[in-house]
Amino acid sequence: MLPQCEEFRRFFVQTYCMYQKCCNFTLKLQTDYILLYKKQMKIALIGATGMVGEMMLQVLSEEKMAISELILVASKKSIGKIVHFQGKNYAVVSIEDAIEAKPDFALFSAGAKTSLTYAPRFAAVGTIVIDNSSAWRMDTSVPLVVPEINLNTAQNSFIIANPNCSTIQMVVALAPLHAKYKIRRLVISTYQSVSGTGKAAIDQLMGERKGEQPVRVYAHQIHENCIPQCDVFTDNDYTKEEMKMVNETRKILGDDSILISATCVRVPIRISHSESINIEFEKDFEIGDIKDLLQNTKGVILSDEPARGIYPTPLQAEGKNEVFVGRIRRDLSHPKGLNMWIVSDNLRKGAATNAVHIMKGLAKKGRVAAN
Ligand code: NAP
Ligand code: 2RA
Repeated sequence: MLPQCEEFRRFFVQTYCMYQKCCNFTLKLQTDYILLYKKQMKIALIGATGMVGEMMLQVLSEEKMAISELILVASKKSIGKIVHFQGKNYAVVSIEDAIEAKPDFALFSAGAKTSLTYAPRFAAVGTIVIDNSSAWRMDTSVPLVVPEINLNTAQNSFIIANPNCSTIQMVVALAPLHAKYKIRRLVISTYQSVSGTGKAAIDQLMGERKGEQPVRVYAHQIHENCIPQCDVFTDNDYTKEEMKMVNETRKILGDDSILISATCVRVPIRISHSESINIEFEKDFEIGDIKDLLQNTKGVILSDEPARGIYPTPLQAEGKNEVFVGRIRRDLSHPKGLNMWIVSDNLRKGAATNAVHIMKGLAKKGRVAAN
């Protein structure tokens, strides 16, 4: 081929590729616009006045979800209470009124008892329920969803479970490592913030900080203390929180063979859970490859330059939607062992952000309720 022809061919191919990329980008913008801005959704928040409910409102606003109607529900004592959202006032209504309104989505964060009673009633009127409580997580017919990992499992369900906050942040980082190196065993220690227990626990911490004697949610003072108990104890001497780490991790990663042992500890900080994770893999690995993999994982921010004092802390993670990973190093006691430190905002990725992203993901796939 003449050199000029070859040059022209290259120029033509490059221009055509750029044109294709522009077309794809425009198409994506168009789809996002139609699904998120034109198709307005009717959304109910059950538990709207709680720690997670308030964060749901914040995340809905940040994600610019197009909402045609917002229905806010809390306990009976809060009916009529005014909640501000995007410059408007909304009065809290009863859960019966919310069911009657047949919303497209109902985001639940009002405890397991409320979810067990009312999620099926919303589902029966065609509402897609995304539930933050532990009520449905281990039900085999209910998908347990972290959008980055398994949104596809939620395609046909009317009740979808949001995993436990400490589980979500861990599996976001572990899923790509499991896919490449296969995890055999996990030994987990958590350092969980007080907001994980809800508003009453924050009141306890703040009251104790001021030297008052507030109502105790925990068995002990939390200010200036660490409590090796998150949630109640089960028959095997582990807490419910520790067993959630075991069972939910296996369900989300789709692998019941992973051996898991967890100790969950409540620490006197307001927001963000931290976790020390020891992993034993089946396959050999290089530390550099692990870091590359995490660096390229959606939703993960690698923060790992220990010599410069760079590693994740709860304060840095507060207010962010990502999962922060650092202190990545070989376990000197095991040839296929690895240690890492994972931190995330429990109210965001551990609850509200994950739930809103499930809803957004389903809306994008055209899955808006059948009413
Ligand atoms: P919270 O601050 O105590 O808030 C509880 C919310 O539920 C309040 O809005 C409360 O309304 C409402 N509520 C209570 N009983 C109700 C009922 N019978 N009907 C309707 N609404 C009712 O608790 P939270 O921390 O937000 O947690 C809420 C749920 O999310 C729990 O299931 C929790 O396990 C789960 N979760 C929490 C986190 C976290 O980091 N906090 C993370 C993941 C999952 P009133 O204001 O009227 O009392
Ligand atoms: C906690 N995992 O931090 C809980 C919140 N659902 O206690």
